[in-house]
Amino acid sequence: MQKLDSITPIITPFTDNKVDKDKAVRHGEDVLKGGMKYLFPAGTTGLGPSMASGEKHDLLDAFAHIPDHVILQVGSLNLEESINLAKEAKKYKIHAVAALPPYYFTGMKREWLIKYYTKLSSEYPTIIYNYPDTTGYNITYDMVNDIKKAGGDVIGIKETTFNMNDILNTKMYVPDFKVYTGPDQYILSAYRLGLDGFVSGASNYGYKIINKIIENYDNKDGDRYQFLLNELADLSRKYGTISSIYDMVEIMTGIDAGNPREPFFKLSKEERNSLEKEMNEAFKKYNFKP
Ligand code: ELE
Repeated sequence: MQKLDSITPIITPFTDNKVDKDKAVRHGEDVLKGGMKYLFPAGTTGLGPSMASGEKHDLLDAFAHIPDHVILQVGSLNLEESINLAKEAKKYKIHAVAALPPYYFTGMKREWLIKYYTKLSSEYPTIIYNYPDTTGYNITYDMVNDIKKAGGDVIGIKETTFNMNDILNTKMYVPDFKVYTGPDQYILSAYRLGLDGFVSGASNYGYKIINKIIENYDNKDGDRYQFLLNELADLSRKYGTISSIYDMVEIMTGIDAGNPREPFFKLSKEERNSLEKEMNEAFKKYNFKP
C-alpha cells in the first residue's frame, strides 16, 4: 500500500503575542521526522483566520529551508492580501497554497466563489479548503470543475466535513485532483476509500498513533488506533479547542510549542493535569505506549 499524503495543520506558537518562529520550526521539524509529509501553517488549528497577513508571511519564512513540505493557508476576506501571499509562496517555492473561501458574509454568489478561486490559483497551485460548517459555503465537485474550466490551477481539496457523499463525489467526478479528508476521525477512511490523503489536527501530537493507523489500515488494529485518536481529539475539545493542543504536544512529544493567542486562552495547571490524566487513561484503554 502506497502511503497517502499526510498533512499537519500545525499550531502557531506565540510568545508575548508574536509568532515564535524558532518554536514553530522545532515543532514542525519534529512532526515531519515523525512521518508526516506536509506542514499546513495558518489553517484552522494554526489560528490562521485570526492572523495578520504579515504573520502568515513569518510562517512562510520560518519554513523557507523545507519549502517542499509546506502548504500555506492564504485564504482571507481580503483577496488582494491572499493573492500577495500566493505570490510570496511562489518566490519561496513551497508545495502549494491552500485557501478557505471568503467566509462570514452571507449571500456570496456561486460565480464569485468560482472567481475567487480562479484568480487566486492563477497565481500559484491551490488546494481548496472546504469547511462548510464554519465558512457557510460548500465547495462542491461541480464548482471545482467550473474553476478548472475557467483556467484556475486548483490541485486538490481538503474536505473538513462529515458529508462523505460530497467527498466521494469530488473524488469521482473531478479528474486529476487530490481529495483529502479534514476530520481527525477520517484518517482510516481516507485509506479504506481510496482517497489521496488526510489533514489531521491531532497529528500535531498524535503522529505515532497515526503511523499505527496507517500500518494497520487493513485490519482491526487500524480501527483500535483510530478510536484512540478520536478519543484524544474529543479530549482536546473538552479541555479547550486548539489551546489544548499546545499542551498535548508537550505531553506527547516533549516539545515546547509556545502558547496560543487570546481569545484562545491557555489551559490552567489544573486543567492541564486533568487532561494529562485522561490522556493516560485513554492510552491504557487502547493498549498504546506513547
Ligand atoms: C481540521 C480542522 C477542523 C484540521 C486545520 C485542519 O486545522 O486547518 O475541531 O475538527 O472542527 O480539519 O481544524 O477542526 P475541528 O485542516
